[in-house]
Amino acid sequence: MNRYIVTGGAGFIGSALVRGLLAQGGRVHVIDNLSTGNLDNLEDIADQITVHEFDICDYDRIAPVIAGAQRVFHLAALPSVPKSILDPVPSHQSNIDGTFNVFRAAAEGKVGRVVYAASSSAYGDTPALPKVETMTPQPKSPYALQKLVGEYYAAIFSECFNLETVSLRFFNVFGPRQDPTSVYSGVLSIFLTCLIERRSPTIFGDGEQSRDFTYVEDVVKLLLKASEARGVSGKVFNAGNGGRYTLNETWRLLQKLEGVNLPAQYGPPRAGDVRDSQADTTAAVQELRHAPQFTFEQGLRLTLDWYRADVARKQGRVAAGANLVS
Ligand code: UD2
Repeated sequence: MNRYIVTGGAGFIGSALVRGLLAQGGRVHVIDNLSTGNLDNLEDIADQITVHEFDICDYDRIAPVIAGAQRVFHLAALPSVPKSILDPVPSHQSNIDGTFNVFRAAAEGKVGRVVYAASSSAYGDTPALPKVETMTPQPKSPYALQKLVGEYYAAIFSECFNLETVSLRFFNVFGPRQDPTSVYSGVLSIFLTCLIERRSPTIFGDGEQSRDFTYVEDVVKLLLKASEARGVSGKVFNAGNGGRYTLNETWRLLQKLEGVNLPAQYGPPRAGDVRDSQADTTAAVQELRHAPQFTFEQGLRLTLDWYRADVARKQGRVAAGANLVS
């Protein structure tokens, strides 16, 4: 039976991928230090997988788990542009040193292929839209640079160490299980939670910055395709939807979906923030046979439903606890 490794498998994208891998059959091992991931994301499938609570910076612990796997999906990272500016050391360690460890362990352990989660932040403010993989990257933050170094390592491991690798530049992925509780959380997880709780969000800057918000299930499908496509080792592909929405448009759309009027508040722009982001999906469509299935609005509705159900689940647990006490 195929053995798959998902680093960062307790995160919201990783846990969706784990479900995708289980659906196609195979043994799944998660490597996650739970710094941003959460075992709750794997609760309903815990008996079908093996979780290794290891840090990717700990080579000696991760190498034996990775050795001999058919595929490694390397999603573990310390995300967030602003966090990497405020506190660059941990993100450097995870995103560069940890990533090197994963590639090294995969090469030494004769893994079939590593699919690496790169980031659209690598493009920075290159003026043209949409962003094509052939553009020269212009990282604007430590996080963007770190994720780009991972891509370069992926290409070098393919070139010099006989390891098949593919890099996917994720474009602002959103969906169920994305943690909304940190100031560094993805903006849609924050917007959707605000909407449910009938609070105004804070938009950093004028709100005219735009993003290619990409639904997590489309990213999972692309990860699976990238893990099997032929003739793509060492390459980089955009993992985006191909659309583009400003934050102002997005918040307006969400208010309309819910029939509420909650004007956003505005704060100063964030350092390192990219202005506009939109994926050219041509290469992924042609070489990976990718076909995004979810429109932005469909993804938003599904995610909103999930957050609402999650609130109800949590309230149910609290109520059950209160009953036990009384
Ligand atoms: C970057 C990458 C993304 C992924 C992510 C990981 C780009 C274009 N995208 O996402 O692919 O790698 O990093 O962290 O570089 N914002 C608000 N209010 C809030 C929170 C955020 O206005 O409460 C703004 C934020 O200033 C930014 C936008 O929303 O302009 C998106 O922010 P984000 O943190 O969701 O993601 P971003 O674009 O930094």
